[in-house]
Amino acid sequence: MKLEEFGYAIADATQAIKLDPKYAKAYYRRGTCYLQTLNQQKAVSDFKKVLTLEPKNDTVRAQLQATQKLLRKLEFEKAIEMEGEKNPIDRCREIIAEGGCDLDKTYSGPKLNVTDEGKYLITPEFIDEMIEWFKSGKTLPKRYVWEIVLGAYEHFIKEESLVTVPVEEDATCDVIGDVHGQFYDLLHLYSLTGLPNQKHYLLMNGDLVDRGSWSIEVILTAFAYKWLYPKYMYINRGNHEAKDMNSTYGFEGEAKHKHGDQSYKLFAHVFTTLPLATLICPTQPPRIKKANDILSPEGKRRFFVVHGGLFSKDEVTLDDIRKIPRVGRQPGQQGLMCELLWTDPQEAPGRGPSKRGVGIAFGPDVTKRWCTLNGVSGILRSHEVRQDGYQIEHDGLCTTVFSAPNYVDQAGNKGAFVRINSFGEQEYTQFDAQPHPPMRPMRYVQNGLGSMMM
Ligand SMILES: [Mn+2]
Repeated sequence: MKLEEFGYAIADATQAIKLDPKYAKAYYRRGTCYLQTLNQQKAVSDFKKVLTLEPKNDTVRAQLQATQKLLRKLEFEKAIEMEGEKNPIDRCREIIAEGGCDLDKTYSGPKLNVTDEGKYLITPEFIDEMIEWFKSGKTLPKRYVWEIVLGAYEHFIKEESLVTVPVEEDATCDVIGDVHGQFYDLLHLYSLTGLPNQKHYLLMNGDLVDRGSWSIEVILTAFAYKWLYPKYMYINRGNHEAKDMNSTYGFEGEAKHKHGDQSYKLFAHVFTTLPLATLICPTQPPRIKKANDILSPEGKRRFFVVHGGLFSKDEVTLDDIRKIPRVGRQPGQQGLMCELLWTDPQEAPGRGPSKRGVGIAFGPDVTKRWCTLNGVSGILRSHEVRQDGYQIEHDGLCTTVFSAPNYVDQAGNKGAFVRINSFGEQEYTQFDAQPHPPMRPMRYVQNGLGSMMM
């Protein structure tokens, strides 16, 4: 469970129950795993079972009630969605136009520039000051939050589901893995990568939010750079840029706490506009060709960057991915979008069940076939903590990169990022966790379920 291998944990608990149907702990463990894999209904039945075996267990009773409350909330939200609530982008613009989200005159923090027509503009100075403002424990006014999210949205909405990023001569692109709301580690990471610019692009490979208790600060900083430098800053969607995850792992609670309900709706919608994958395309042929190099039709290396990984079938092409309709959609539990955001590599050949209980696991032969079919030199993915921050797998064709050091304040892992140059050479940099103010992860998880999931 600590490794987030909930699929395995569920199988173990199920076996334990088979051996001893009165083993309360097994139901409890399986219930918490179901909760974390978003099967709230199944979690409720397991918690109920614990209570029939241990009627006086108040902790489990409280967790049952919290889970039932969460379930009711999710059902309620689904019902509202079906009634066709207004698109949050339009609604926020409407509120702004009506003067319903003006800046408070007493606000003394960093200021965005405004044109004569009342249009907000972002500058590098604003972002620097915003970061200092965040470090002093302060939040931005709602209007600025909306302007930043809408400013980034304008670019995401124009991007395809698979973004192509050419790496010109003398330029580099850094691939950053999961950050998970660890703002102080992100600032340290940016000090190592350097900020995005004409010769240096950043690609954040999903899971910027949830778990860490500075997810708002992380996402606003990343979105502010996207707004300022749309051609140097890229962000892929992760499985945590999704409503069901945000309601379980903290971002929804944090966003509402810091900026209110409508701001959360805006974030949740803009998450659906994030591209699903990025193809990094070095523009110069390899200097030294490796024996097993798989090259593009033009004889260059190119790397497929995605949060989770490959698919339950072989024949998926880059074009198929480019055409996936994503806007307004959640990854769900199956299909191409779900698999891109959720799958993991495995050592054994072929495909296996997901240790998480969502998606599948794909073996080295699957990776090799897919790379060969698509002329892709390798896959860079994130989604799983690695003790060294990165790990090269599948005969060098699949690299995992994870950028949340000492994940959730307890994994003891390093963070890492991968730099790709214009020849398609890769360089890895590791880094350690930084001190942060005394605030525990999962601080904003609603319904009192946070401590159970630590
Ligand atoms: Mn993930």
